[in-house]
Amino acid sequence: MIKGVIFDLDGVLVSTDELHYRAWKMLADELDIYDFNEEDNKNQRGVSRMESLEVVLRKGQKHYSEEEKEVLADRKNEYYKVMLEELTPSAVLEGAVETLKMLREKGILAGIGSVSKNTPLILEKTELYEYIDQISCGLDITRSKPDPEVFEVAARKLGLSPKECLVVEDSAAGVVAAKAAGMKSLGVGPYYKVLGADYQAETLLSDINWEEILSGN
Ligand code: B16
Ligand code: MG
Repeated sequence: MIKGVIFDLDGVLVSTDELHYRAWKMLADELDIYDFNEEDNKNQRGVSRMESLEVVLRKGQKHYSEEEKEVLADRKNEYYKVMLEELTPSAVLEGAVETLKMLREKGILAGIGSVSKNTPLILEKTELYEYIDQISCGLDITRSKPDPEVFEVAARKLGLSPKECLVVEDSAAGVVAAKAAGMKSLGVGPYYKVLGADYQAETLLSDINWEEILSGN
């Protein structure tokens, strides 16, 4: 029996993935890495900021020290944060608010399981805070997806066992993390068919059999 749903943020509740891409593209151009593209951006979904930086740097020739990489990641985050300042509730993905309201009506808890350190700012700008019971994000963890830590912390904060939690994810790394945490998953987003999740839906507006999913069968 599922008592809590843990939502990934970027790509599940909010469409910030495009902003991440634009900010990384700005950095890549400055580093003279001109062939960083949307295909590469797929591999940045759900992984940490430093791992996302590696995806960009792999396309170039230059070697950077760890200190230099920290500076580059900070620079990208500054570009991204400027974009986040413009974020409004219109960035909330279709079906997200309806799903959160439906779950609350059923007495199901809602948590966030995101590796993004910008989670509080994103929830504030999109006005999603009021629907969320507990947040586990990049500020709470030391290991990012596919490590299960972010979902384990979310379950602990919700006061639930892994078996009582369902994870909603748009990334393969996130689905692997959910499995490693002992939680079932619902895969959504453009790659929902290939994520390997227990349940699949193109978006949260799709015809989802919540009765079956929440029964845990
Ligand atoms: P930040 P999620 C992830 O969020 C993004 O999918 C990923 O592209 C990003 O690198 C990561 O957050 C870190 O974000 O730089 O804001 O800390 O999908 O786990 O909600
Ligand atoms: Mg995501």
